[in-house]
Amino acid sequence: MNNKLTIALSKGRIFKDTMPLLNQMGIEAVDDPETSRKLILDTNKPEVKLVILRASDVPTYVGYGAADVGVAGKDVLMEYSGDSLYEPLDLQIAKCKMMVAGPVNYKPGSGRLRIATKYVESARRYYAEQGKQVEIIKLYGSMELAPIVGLSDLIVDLVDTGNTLKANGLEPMEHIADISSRLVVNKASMKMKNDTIKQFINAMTDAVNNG
Ligand code: PRT
Ligand code: MG
Repeated sequence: MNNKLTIALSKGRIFKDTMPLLNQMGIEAVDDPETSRKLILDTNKPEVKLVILRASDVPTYVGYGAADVGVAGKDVLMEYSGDSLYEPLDLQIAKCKMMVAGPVNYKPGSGRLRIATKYVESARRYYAEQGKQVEIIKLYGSMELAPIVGLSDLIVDLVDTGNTLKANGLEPMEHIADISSRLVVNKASMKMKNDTIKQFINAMTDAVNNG
């Protein structure tokens, strides 16, 4: 039986918050991705490897089966189109909210709203549900800058403490979604390595519930 398992993770908060869960499951990383240049990390278990990716690439690697399972923020999954992933478990980590934000004391003008965001699909769906016609401007980062320099009226971004918004003269205005990280599983892996992956999901469920 093929019991090899490749787990896709991103550096930063997802790695930091996922490792304690994996440790509870008896999986320890041999290298630290923050200091190592390796993109494939060995673990104490010869059959388990970690691949370290950009957060937004995790669904793609798992979707194509280059990794069997992965951890991705709901924000990233909401932007990903494809039906090759299962999302069996909410890991309750890296929590935040997706929100509309804008300048403090913002008053809507008469024209079509301009929304700057990295989360184009989520923003499009949110405003479509409200029947509002908006212009969405795709950015790759530093959304907070857009209203300050007049690129957009509002932004759609992730908010945790709200400090980043506040530091830039912005405030949260509308709640779009609660965000946390999810375990994602390649559908073909689930079939081909059913025992290994079921065990992994069960162990991770226990780790989440007992953590
Ligand atoms: O940074 P990079 O471009 O490489 O990728 P990434 O931003 O997708 O990765 P990373 O590691 O920054 O975030 C990974 C995941 O963490 C995201 O996909 C979210 O699911 C989750 N997460 C949880 C957050 C936050 N909290 C968060 N606060 N991701 C980003 N932020 C940012 C937010 O965009 C804003 O700039 O933190 C800032 C707001 O924080 P506060 O506390 O000032 O409100
Ligand atoms: Mg980031």
